[in-house]
Amino acid sequence: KHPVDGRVNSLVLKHAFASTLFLCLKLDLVLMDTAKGLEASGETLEEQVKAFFYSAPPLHNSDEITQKLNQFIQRNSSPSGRRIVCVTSGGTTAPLEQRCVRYVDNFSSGHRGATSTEYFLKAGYAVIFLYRKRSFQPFCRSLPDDPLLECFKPTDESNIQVCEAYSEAVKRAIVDHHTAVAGGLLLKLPFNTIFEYLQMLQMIAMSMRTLGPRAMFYLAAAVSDFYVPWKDMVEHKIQSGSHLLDVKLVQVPKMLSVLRKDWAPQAFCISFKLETDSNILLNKAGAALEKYKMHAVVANELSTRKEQVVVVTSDEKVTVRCDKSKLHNDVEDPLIKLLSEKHATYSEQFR
Ligand code: 9Z3
Repeated sequence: KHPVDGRVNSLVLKHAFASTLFLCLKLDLVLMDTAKGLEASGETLEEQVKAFFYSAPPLHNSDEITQKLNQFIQRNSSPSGRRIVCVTSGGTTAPLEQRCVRYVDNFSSGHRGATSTEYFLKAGYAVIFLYRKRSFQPFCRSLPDDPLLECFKPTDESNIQVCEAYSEAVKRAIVDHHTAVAGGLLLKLPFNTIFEYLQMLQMIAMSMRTLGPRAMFYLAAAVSDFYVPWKDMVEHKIQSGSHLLDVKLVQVPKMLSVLRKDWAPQAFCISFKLETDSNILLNKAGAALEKYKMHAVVANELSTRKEQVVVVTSDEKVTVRCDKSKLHNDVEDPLIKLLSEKHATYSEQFR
């Protein structure tokens, strides 16, 4: 938990290899607060943003991403065009080495983003799904953890078939996913690191600018608050000779403000606020709404996030709960209905 603003920042030090060895290092994380860092360096937010992008390793497939984005947006932009939402999902990593073996991770399974994507598609949106590799995927929630090995069985040397218990779930997942992707309504773009995530978010936002208020950002990804700037990062795997590992993490510039102000000023923007202490959740959400000029902030508490959320806007706080009497009782069902209505009202102002 960040000592200054109380933000939940689940720092999970992961070893990229399955290893039975303990990581025998004391990791002394020095978190540099932006306010103090800014004072000391005299850097404005604009300069920080520039420095972040300047130092970030360029995406190896940026031409391919641009092409996919342009095609997707053009396809969904006819005069009577659909509304398009960018759903971000999963946690970003902050690498500790350039040839990364270890990294700091943010908690998020991607369940919120994947489920919301399904409901946005149902509500008539086209969806750009910016997701952490190997996190939950739309339409696959009812499949077991290892679908390939658990849903299929060999019948003879050269044939496999779907196990009876999963045949309906597998068919639904494949058909719904294929319909959305082949129909040009779902574009999936994967990321791993905070560097990839923010560069891709910027590319998406810039290409959605032409949509004006028809665009929505639904920022459910858990984004690193701290990172090691690329230029300060060691190239090779950190060696475990010493008992103390000093890593200086600096605060990631607040891109929500930049998104609202510069990248997509007319888009309808929703961010999420996650806390473990329900007593501070709504105040924190209200503060984020104001500070980043979001149109709504979805407040959720870690342990109840699948049952209820509160949508905080400048004039109300609406509690949204899942309907336990329904078979598929996802909280995202009423949540997306509510946000879609709010988005429609917002777009009306531009007519
Ligand atoms: C959320 O609050 C998401 O709802 C969850 C979803 C990550 C809790 P899961 O992926 O969980 O279904 O397992 N996302 C945003 C979390 C976040 O980092 N918010 C920042 C903050 O709270 C603002 S961008 O300060």
